[in-house]
Amino acid sequence: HSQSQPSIIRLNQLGYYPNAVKQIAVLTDSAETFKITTPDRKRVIFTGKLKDVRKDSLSGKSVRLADFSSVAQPGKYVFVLDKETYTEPFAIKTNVYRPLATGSLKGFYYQRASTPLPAEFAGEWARAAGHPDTQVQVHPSAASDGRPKGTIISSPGGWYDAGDYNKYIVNSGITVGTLLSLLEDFPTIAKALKTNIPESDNALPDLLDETLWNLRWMLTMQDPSDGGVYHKLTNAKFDGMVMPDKATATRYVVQKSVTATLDFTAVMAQASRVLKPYERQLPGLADSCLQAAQRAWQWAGANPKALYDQDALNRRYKPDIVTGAYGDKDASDEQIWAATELYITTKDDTYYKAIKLFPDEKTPLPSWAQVRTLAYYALVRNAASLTPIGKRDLPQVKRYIMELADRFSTGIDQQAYGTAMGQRASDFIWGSSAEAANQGIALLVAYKYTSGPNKKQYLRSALSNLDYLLGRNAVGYSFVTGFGTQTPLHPHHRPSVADGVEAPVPGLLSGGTNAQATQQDKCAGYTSTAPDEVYLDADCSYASNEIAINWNAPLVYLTTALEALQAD
Ligand code: 9MR
Repeated sequence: HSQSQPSIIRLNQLGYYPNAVKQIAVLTDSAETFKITTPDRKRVIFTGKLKDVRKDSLSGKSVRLADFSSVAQPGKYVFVLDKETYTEPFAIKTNVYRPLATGSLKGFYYQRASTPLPAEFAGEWARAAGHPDTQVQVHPSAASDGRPKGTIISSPGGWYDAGDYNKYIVNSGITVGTLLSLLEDFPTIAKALKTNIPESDNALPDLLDETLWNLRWMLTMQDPSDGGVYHKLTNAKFDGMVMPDKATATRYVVQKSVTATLDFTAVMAQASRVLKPYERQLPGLADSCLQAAQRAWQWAGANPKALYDQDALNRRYKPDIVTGAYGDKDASDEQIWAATELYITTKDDTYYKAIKLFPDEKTPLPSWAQVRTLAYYALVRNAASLTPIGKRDLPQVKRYIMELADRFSTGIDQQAYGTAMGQRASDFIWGSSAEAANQGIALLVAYKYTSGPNKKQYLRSALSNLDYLLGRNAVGYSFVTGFGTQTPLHPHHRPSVADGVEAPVPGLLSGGTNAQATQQDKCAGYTSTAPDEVYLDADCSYASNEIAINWNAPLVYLTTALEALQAD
């Protein structure tokens, strides 16, 4: 294992539930057998034969899977191929992903803007406050009658989006929506996650406290004069690789966009529902969220063409804005999500009737740019409280969700690494780790809320994608900082680069393998062009090794949900 040769063994480096399918991949066509031993390699617990060679359809490499599912006795083990080729110890135990669930949620704490992170909560990653965002300029693109350009507004808090220090409403939308959905879908375990944050002693779950850090910021991004929501709060240009408190460029809110406003609508409508039981701790907040959602919805209805097009914006206004665009030419999916969340919360059929819930036969995998399917998830999770008009559509909504889950779970036994992720080259886009995690959510929503013949396979497939994320993949990395034996050490993450601490900030999900990364970030050092092998653990590789809140959120969901379902 500690040889200088890269290992040919690909495994989920954290471990396995006792009753789970346990597979490890080996890049070989010669090896035949394997052993599972005690950590000292002295006692053989299990001897097995590697399965037949499968070709990785993207790299052409030969892969053989080792299956040791029958080893169920909790303990620490090592996978041994031969005298020189074996793994670090891994665990078989219940709650094996609990630290990851907690750690990936804690990742959001480290992303907090406008507040210091004291050592009491942040350990060696303690840092000074960055970006107070109490003096933010209204960019000329965002000027309205109520707030002329140059107006100074206050918009503190929120999470930094990613490795950069800007705050984007579109990406906050799916991120907060995913975390709130976890509270709705798996409340018992979601509420029990303990992350040691400043709010941990209050009466709210840490997951909710963390989410409120960003939700409250989002509320400040709504223009009180008309209900529209600024697309983002940003510098004109990206900062250098410095700590947050050293990044002091002028901050702007830019153009109100229909996509940001509709994502905001959806999240506020959902939050209103999730916050209702906490009325005593958060007086009035649920109502404020609903009002904000309704005003935003009105604005979006009156401004359907207000898409965010950064190039067009820069042709008309100065200064040029060159940070993340989150541009999207189509707001119809955002409209479906917003209307559906409003409908569920208010039970007012008008919202439901305002949209075409099934514009085509596709059920797109959710991403920041494509949120239609979040509406389907919301409907099945709130099935019991729908009015008749929504109830009538439920069978079709379930059919769409099952179709989505089948797309990922079918064929995993032919996939070289035995994972749902990676069956198609198109999985390996910018932020592919989140594709894997979002596939996992689709599978788990289908598992929880539908009753087709493939249910068991959905759960197994979701778990296979966690195996993917934790190392059973073509490049052999666990993509979560600090969780595994081969993890990203140099993420494109300004604090991790600049803080002088050797280990990167933990609990953050690297974007992962991205077929186009070489051309996109032009970082030197990529060694392969196979779609599932283009990954580089270097901080210049922002197209394969950045971290982002919309990638961490589905990781929190996937790990927490699997913890809830581990006995199934
Ligand atoms: O996640 C985004 C990805 O889908 C896009 O292809 C990419 C290029 O536009 O941008 C990604 O988002 C980045 C954002 O624009 C700025 N903050 C960092 C985000 C993650 O790389």
